[in-house]
Order: sequence, then C-alpha cells, then structure tokens
Amino acid sequence: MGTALVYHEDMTAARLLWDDPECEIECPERLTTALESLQQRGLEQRCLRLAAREASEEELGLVHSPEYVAMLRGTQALGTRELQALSGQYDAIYFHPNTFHCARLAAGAALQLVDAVLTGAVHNGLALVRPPGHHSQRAAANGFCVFNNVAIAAKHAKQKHGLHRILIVDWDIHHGQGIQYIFEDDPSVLYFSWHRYEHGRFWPCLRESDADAVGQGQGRGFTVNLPWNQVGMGNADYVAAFLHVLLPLAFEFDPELVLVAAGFDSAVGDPEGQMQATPECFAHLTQLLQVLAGGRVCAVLEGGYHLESLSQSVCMMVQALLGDPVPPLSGCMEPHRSALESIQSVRAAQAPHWMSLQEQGHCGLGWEVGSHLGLPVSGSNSEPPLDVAPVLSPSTGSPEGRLSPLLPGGPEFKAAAAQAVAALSSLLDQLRLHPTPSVRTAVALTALDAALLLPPDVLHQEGSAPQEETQVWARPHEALAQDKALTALGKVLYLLDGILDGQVSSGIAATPAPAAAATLDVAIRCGLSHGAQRLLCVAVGQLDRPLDLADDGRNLWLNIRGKEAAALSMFHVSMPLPETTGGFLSCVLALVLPLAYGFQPDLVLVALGPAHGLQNPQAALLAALLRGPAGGRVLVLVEEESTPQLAGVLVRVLRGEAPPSLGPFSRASPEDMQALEHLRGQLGPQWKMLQVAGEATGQGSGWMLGALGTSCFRALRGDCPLGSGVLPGTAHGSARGPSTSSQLLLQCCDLGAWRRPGWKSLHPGTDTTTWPPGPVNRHRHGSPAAVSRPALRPLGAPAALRGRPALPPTPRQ
Ligand code: Q9C
Ligand code: ZN
Repeated sequence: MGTALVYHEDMTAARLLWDDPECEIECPERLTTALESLQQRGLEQRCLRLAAREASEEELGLVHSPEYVAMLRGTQALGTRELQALSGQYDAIYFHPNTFHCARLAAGAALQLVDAVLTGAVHNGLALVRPPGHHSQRAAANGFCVFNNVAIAAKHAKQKHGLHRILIVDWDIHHGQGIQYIFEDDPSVLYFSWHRYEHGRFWPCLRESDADAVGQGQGRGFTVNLPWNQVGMGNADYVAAFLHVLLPLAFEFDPELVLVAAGFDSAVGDPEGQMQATPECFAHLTQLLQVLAGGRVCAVLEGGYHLESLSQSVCMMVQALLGDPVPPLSGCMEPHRSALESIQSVRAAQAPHWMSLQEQGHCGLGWEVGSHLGLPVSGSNSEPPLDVAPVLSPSTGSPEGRLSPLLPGGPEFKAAAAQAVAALSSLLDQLRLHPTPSVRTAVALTALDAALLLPPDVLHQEGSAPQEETQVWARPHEALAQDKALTALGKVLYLLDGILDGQVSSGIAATPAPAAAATLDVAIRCGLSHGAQRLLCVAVGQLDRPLDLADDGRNLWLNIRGKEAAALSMFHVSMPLPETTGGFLSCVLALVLPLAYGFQPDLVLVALGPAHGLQNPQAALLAALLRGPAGGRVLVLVEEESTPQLAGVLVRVLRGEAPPSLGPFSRASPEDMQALEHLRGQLGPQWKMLQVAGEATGQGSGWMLGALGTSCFRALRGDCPLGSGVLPGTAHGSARGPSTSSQLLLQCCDLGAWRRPGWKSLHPGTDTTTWPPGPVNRHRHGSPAAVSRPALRPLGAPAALRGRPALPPTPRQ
C-alpha cells in the first residue's frame, strides 16, 4: 500500500504546431520537468509506478457524446492546416495528430488511478497527464482540455465501483466549468472550485463561475464556487478557504473518494494565475484532504505553466501523499480582505444547503457578542454582497484588466516571481532545510506499547533523558516525585529532544494520569528552552495552563474541556468540548486550525489529559490535522491508563495514515456554535485566520486591541518564505552573522519583495530580526555543544522575557 504515480511518455507527444501565444504554455516540458523533479528528489522511486493506459471509447462515453469522440478520432489523420482550422472552432484549444492518443491516455490514467485506489492496491496517487481535462465538456474541447479526465473518473467510480459520494476538489486557478456542467444536477458529486474571477473579467468569464452558482435541481448545494476577485492570493487565503468553506462541507458530505483536479497554475510564478501560494501550500492542501474518505485521494494534473513552480508543487503534493511530514507554511498567514469577502459570499450562498454553515456567521446567535455591546453586526444574508462590481456577461469578456507594472501581473513582478521561485527551489534542494527526519514516528508508551502492534517503520523508543536532568525538571512538581512519573518524564524529554533535533518527526508518549499536568508543564518549558520559537499546546481535558508560564507570544495555550469559552489573552484560549460530530468539527476547523496556522508554531504538543472526553476517531483527526502547522513536529501525550486502541490510532495518524471516520454528521448545538462565535468575535481581530467575513465583525469586543494586534504578530515573524526555526544553527533574530546559513536566510527574506511588491517592512533588518525579543537560547539545532542543558535554568523563560510588551502593529497594506 502506498502512492501510485500514473504516467506515460506518449503524453508528451502532442504539442502546438503553429504560432499561438495563448496556447504555447501548454507544452510537453510540463510533464518531463515535473517527472524529473520527482526523480531528483527520490519521490518517484517511492511510488508505485503505473503506465497509463488509453481510456476506451465506451469510457469516454461516460461523459462525452459519440459524435465528439468520433470527431477527435478523425483528427489523427488531419494535416496541420486542417488541425489549425478545427482548433479555431474552440476556445483556447490546439489539436495535434497525437492529441487523440494523448487525451485517451490522460483519461485512462485517471481511470487507472481510481481503480488502483478503490481496489486497495494503493492508498492514494497522482496521475501526471496532458492534455488537462476540467474545461472540456460533453461535446466541446476548451481551455487546452480535450476529454474531461476527472469527470470521467468520477462517473467510472460511481458506475464500476458503486460509489455514492465523490468529492472533486478543483484547485486549478481556472474554473473547471466542464466539471460543473457535467455534475450540476448530481448530488452524488460535490464539486468545489476556486478560481481567478475578478468579478467575471477573467477567462472563461462566466456568470456561472460566481459563488451564487450552487447547482441545479437535486444537485443544489453540490456545486461550490469560490471566486477570487483579486490576484495575489497566497497561502493564508488558500488555507482559509479550505478551513472555512471546503472542509466543513466535505466532512458533512462524507465522501467515499476525493478526486483532485490538481492544477498548479494557482501557485506562485504562474503566468495565468498570478497568485502567490508557495509550493509547500499544496502539500498542506493535500494533507487537509487526506483526512477525508479514509485517505483515498486521487489527484489528476490539470494546469500549471511555470515549469519550476509546477515541479516544486507537484513534488510537495507527492511528498504529502506519501505521508511524509511537509514543510511548514511560510510567510504572512493573514488572508486578504478580498479573499475574506469571497469566503463570506460562498458561505452565504451555500448556507441554505449545509448544516455546517448554519448558525455560524449568518445566524443570530453569534451576534450577541457584538450586538449587546451596541456594535454593528455583519454577515447577514440580507446585506448586499461586499463585491458589488457588475459581472460581465459571458459574451463580453474584456481583456483581463492589465495592472500597473508594480502589481502582480506586471513584467517586473513576473521576473521577481520567477527569480524567487528559483531561489526557493535551490534553497530547498541544496540546503535540504526540511530534511525528512530518519524516524517518522517514535513511541514511548511504557505499559501501553506492549499491547500495540507497531508498524515496522515506527521506532519503539528505549532511551530516556539523563536522570539528573529529568530530576531537575521534575523538582518543582510534587506530581513528578514518584518513580513511575519520573521514568515517564525521562522518556518524554528524550522524545522531545529527538523531535527538536530533527531526528524524529513526531511521537507519542504516555504518563501516569496524576502526573499529566506536571509532565505537560515540563514539556512546554523544555520545548521552549530547547529551541522551539513558538510552541502550540493543545490541551484536552482537565489541564490548566502553567501559572507562571510567560504570556510572551512564544506559546499558545489552547484548552478544550467542559468549561465555558474564554480567551484570557491572545495566547490563552479555552473552549468547551462539543458533544456532536458537527460541533467537534467546527471546533477543530473554525478555531483550533486557524489559530494553529496563524501562530505558525515549530512544535505542537497535544495532551490528552484527565477526562479529555475525546473519542478515538476525534483524537486521531485532531492529531492528523495538527501535523500541518509545525511541519510534522507533533508530540502527543496520553495517559498510561489510555487504551491501546487510542494509542494505536494516534501512532498511525502521526506516521501519515488517514484517521478513521467520525461517524454520521450531527449538527452542532446552539451553545457550541455560540461559544465558537464568541471566541471568533474576541480573537478574530488578532488572529485573522479565524475570520470568515471581509469586514470587521465585532471588532470592538476584542480585548487588547492595538496592543497585540495580529498585524504585530506577523511583523514579529517577518515574512521569510521558509519560516523560522528551520535553519540549522540559525533562526530569526540571529540572522545577522556572516555564516552561510544566515546569509541564505537573508536572501530568502529578500523574497518578501515579490510577495508584497513595494512593501518595505518585509526586508531583512527590519521586522525579521526583532523576533524573538530578548536573549532566548535559539541555538538548539546544531552541534550538541550548543545545547544548553536545563539544569541551569529549569523554570521557563528567562526573566527578561516575562511581561515583555508586544511590538507595535504593522498594517498589512
Ligand atoms: N485570452 C487550464 O489551466 N487562456 N487551462 C485564455 C484568454 C486559456 C487554461 C486566455 C487558459 C486555459 C487547464
Ligand atoms: Zn488552469
């Protein structure tokens, strides 16, 4: 079981035979370059390689008319002139004598991939194909697409494998109108597409690409369009779209299979998309999809025209499919205002069709927070949409609004973007900033692991931290006085060190229940003093935040337990554990993950403490999703008294397997939604990833306004595309010296120039060197000699860090 890679060299045999600037970007090198990159990184060799087969004419008939298929069969015998004339009958299409063969291979590759996944030969896979498919229609080629590969695969999955619910995620930057038309009245296929739209001005300039197109008849609510009305959307926008739109619906839909129309023209550098999402974003999007449908994810290549950006993104996706930990997301995690407006409009349009979108944002309950304070309340269905620019009719497609040269789209931007992608590429390739740790998952479960059948690649950790060190950490805690607790702590500390050193990606450790809180306390302090810049702690159950832990922004404490919702500070949040699956999902998607992705931790601690109340599938889902934000660095602490079943499912998700299903969807209770809405109102102004609307919602009800705005938070972390805490021997704030890695860090921070053209504050020497403040030991990574042992200072951060004022906010634009 593993990941399939479906390909056939023949798919490079069709190409443009005449001069056509619009079509020349769809070239054979798209496939050869992507494949070479996969080989160079050793990813291709780890996949099950399948040679693509041709789809039969009967299979093509699942979607296309016999006449259309016959017409294409005929193109094999045509000369160049005739091919050019025929191509002219379609929009953005070229035919080649080999087109029919290639297009049949492309559709066949998608079918083969679906068969491999649904027969259980592999968990997931990618079909590297051309021509692409998502624009193609029953009897029309369109936008480089001949046969609709993904739509054919979906029909086949229904017909040949008897599936009832298929999710299609189309992250290509163009609207896959072909897929939309084919399934618009079919409730068994949920089609999600985001696309560059610009209020209807961007190709294919269709009215039905807007958010209010939701499907027809029985299929109403099963077409989900998220139009981007500005270029320059990036990692934060894409992740927000998944957390606040796609995933809530997808969980409620509960697909049996996920098909990805995997176009990478939505990545940075692409001439069509003009967006800014970096390649690793696609690894995160993939990981987010892998928690659905038991991990049965089949990706089929669509667009992607910047060869380097395309190859990088494909590699990132395959890395995620293989279950490897993926690099953390870089850059500012603050969605654009225009993106939030789009998210708001699609949520409003879909709310009548989905329980998971009701009672949230649009319903009365949440308003109480702001409204009782006399604040304006937004998000009402009755309010006019925020994007009010008129939509052009399909026939009046205007030129795609050329922008000034300094903005994305201009030649300078393109050059900078290309340069940036190249720089990013060489950094990743040569320096191996995110090497895959030799051990993916380690287990220190003492009593529990005897009962566990561990997969062969999971390390059974024997080691413990030195006894004296463990004792020093334990000394302040009565609960750690007992031998049993001390032994467990030694193992936790050893595992934590392995993770912070990069030898181990993730791990799970057990501690006696009475020592759970104290062990967590030590783990947090130890993590912070051993090199974690930012540590996210998700504590489930009766665990209190350590009293004297500095509220300095280096740790974010999130407690999920049976108490009221409260945000005691921006970094100290508690939330009741919802009782329904819908409530739990909202808690995770609308609160935990936005905070986690916004915080950009380099280590996540998940503690399942006394009375945590999580069912095994819930715990597994939480752990699986929390692999994303910190590049796979997750340490899960469970009680020794836990069942082997819980430990087992946690080990499996940490090593990259899909979590089990949560069971049938049940609507969140009004109380749970109210609690979430309350927290969103309080924290939204600071944690922009929580927001689901383009205008301020209850801004005035947030505390600490101005003092600790999120914009300051993004300033703290700078905008280095490679994140922080990942360079051996260096980190933000220490990037001043002449060492090679510091210089490279500066070089990579220079890429800020293409992320936000003209934004001065992104340049090195300004905000990137101000975090973390004060003399923290940031040199955990590197030679063992550089590691300061806790014996010197076992109790938390240096005094200099406590109560430090936050930096002044830096507005986004
Ligand atoms: N002048 C895919 O990415 N460009 N197709 C039209 C109008 C066509 C893209 C520009 C882009 C087709 C699969
Ligand atoms: Zn595209």
